[in-house]
Amino acid sequence: MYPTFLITLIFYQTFTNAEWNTKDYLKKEHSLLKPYHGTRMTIPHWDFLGSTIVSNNYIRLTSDDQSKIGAIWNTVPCSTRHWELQVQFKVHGKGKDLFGDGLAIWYTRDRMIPGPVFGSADYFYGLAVLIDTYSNHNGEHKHQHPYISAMVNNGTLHYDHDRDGTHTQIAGCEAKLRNFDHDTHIVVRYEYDTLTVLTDLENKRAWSQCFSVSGIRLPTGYYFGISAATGDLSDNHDVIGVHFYELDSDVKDTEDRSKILPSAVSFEPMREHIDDPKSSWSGMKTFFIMMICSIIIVSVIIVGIMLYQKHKEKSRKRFY
Ligand SMILES: *[C@@H]1O[C@H](CO)[C@@H](O)[C@H](O)[C@H]1NC(C)=O
Ligand SMILES: [Ca+2]
Repeated sequence: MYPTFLITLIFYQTFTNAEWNTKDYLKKEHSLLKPYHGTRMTIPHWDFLGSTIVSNNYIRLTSDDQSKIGAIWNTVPCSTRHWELQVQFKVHGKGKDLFGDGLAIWYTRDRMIPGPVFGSADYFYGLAVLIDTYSNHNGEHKHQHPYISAMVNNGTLHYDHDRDGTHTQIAGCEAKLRNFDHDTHIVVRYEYDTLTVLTDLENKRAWSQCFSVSGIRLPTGYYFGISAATGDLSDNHDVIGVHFYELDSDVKDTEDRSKILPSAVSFEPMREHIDDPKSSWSGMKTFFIMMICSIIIVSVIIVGIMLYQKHKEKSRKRFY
């Protein structure tokens, strides 16, 4: 019974997920695509600050040097209610065991304010997805670094570096993402008040879920930004590209979200780790691998039962 159910479930997931993004709409005004440069040294729709440098192939928020902060900020406020931001990035440096501090993806009321939270302002209004590569805290929390977490703020909460933000995070996951030869990808999806963060860190061209949390209320009209910082420890923090998609939504929302304060009702993360295939090919592969696994499991159970019964018969013979 169980494997049949499993196969059905996987089959369903494969073919529902394989479809995603086909109906969604890339919006250039929130995206950052190669070639970055417009006329002269400006990037259309983006401002940059701090140590940020723009080359032909990447935008380097910080170099692998101490005490740098850099950021890029979208100039166009987001009026889209359901959206997805895909960020192609790369964190790399000389440090083998010691490196830091990390980067953050922002959706906030205020923009272009340098500050202590991975290069941007604390006590912010909005959402931060924090990619923390260095553990400041030895003890209390049990997770390894790098660690990806999300924080929603209405301007009152302080991001506490000493505790790696653990008491203000709404969800998080560990993520090995440094010093790969390939680029790494993260997706921040906000749809029907559910915030989902997915990653592709192993160049699989398939998303795996970091976390998904419902009950997140974010206003429209905020700005996207990406910032990074180094301290005593350092890394190159590079952004390669940003793709923004307006997600197709069947239900038309009538509520005016432009004036609400950001809030998160639930601090309970859903942490199951599921793959979210990007292409039908990887979906089909997963499906067949799972099917073969199921067949093997069933075979092992059947053989096990047969052996057990044989064994029982033998012992019966012995007794009578
Ligand atoms: C802001 O958020 C804090 C922490 O979640 C909460 O206690 C407070 O009531 C919120 N303030 C407003 C004005 O919503
Ligand atoms: Ca940290």
